Amino acid sequence: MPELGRIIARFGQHSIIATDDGHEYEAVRRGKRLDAVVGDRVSYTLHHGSAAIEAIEPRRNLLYREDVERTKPLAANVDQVAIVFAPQPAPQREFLWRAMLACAAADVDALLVLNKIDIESPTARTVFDAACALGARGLCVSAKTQPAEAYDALDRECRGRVTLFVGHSGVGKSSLLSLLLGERLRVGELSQRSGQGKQTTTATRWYPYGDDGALIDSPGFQSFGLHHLNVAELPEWMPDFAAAPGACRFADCRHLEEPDCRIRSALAAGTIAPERHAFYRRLLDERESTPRSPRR
Ligand SMILES: Nc1nc2c(ncn2[C@@H]2O[C@H](COP(=O)(O)OP(=O)(O)OP(=O)(O)O)[C@@H](O)[C@H]2O)c(=O)[nH]1
Ligand SMILES: [Zn+2]
Repeated sequence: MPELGRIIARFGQHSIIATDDGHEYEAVRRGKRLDAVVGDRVSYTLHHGSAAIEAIEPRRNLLYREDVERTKPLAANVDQVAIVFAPQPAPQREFLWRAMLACAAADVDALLVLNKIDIESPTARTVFDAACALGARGLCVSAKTQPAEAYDALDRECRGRVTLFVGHSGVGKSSLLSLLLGERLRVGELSQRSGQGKQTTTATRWYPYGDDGALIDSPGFQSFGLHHLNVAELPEWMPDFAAAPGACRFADCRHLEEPDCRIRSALAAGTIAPERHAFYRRLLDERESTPRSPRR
């Protein structure tokens, strides 16, 4: 009889299943259809000490990551995403907007975390305020100079919930996670043999945190993948676009050059900012220039 477990780490084609009674097994993938990701509940059978995934339980949601090469599934069954940024490296508001869009489309809460507030930065504050104005919750912390306060603020938001941490390299994601997890946080611990020789790979990893909660670390994360979203639905996932009143003359309006467009009217009225419309336009361009479908 198959047993139930949770995927708690994923590195390349390998993954680790934690069983409900506390054991861990390396899992073998059985065909593309069973491409389980961190957070998935799976049924498995044991064969000579390793687990074979038999089925993936229905997912509440699924988030994708994207890098220069391709889009791939990142994590499933998430309650919220902690989007970490800082004055240094310089904050990129499109990174936040993209993350917030991915969250909205997956029906996951976005939690903005501005770290390194010990470094004075009006720019970072402006980016933070503008993103909060779009409906995200936000925290301002310093892992370095106010670790106790940072711990309290994050613990309050994360305990008992499943939180995926994302952020560009250097923003202090590991510093914040190690405040919450202490010695449990593993950094770059895995290596595997591949055709090219020995490689060190970092894993996306699930750390239980409070009852039914977890923190998910995603080393090397660059950007959320949005290619699985239907272009026509993008405005629904952008609160300022969704709030634009009225209706477009054309049912298939792309909100670019068309006349009688509710989005362009909102742009003219100033309730949609020009840089947000430019962001939307780039999402459409991106889709048309690089048709990549996510690997499931
Ligand atoms: N001034 C300041 N520096 C910080 C703070 N938090 C982290 N740092 C520093 O920022 C640098 C990057 O921190 P990490 O925690 O390694 O950042 P990361 O986002 O995990 O980066 P990667 O490990 O590359 O993914 C380190 O030199 C930290 O000491 C903070 O609150 N204030
Ligand atoms: Zn329109």
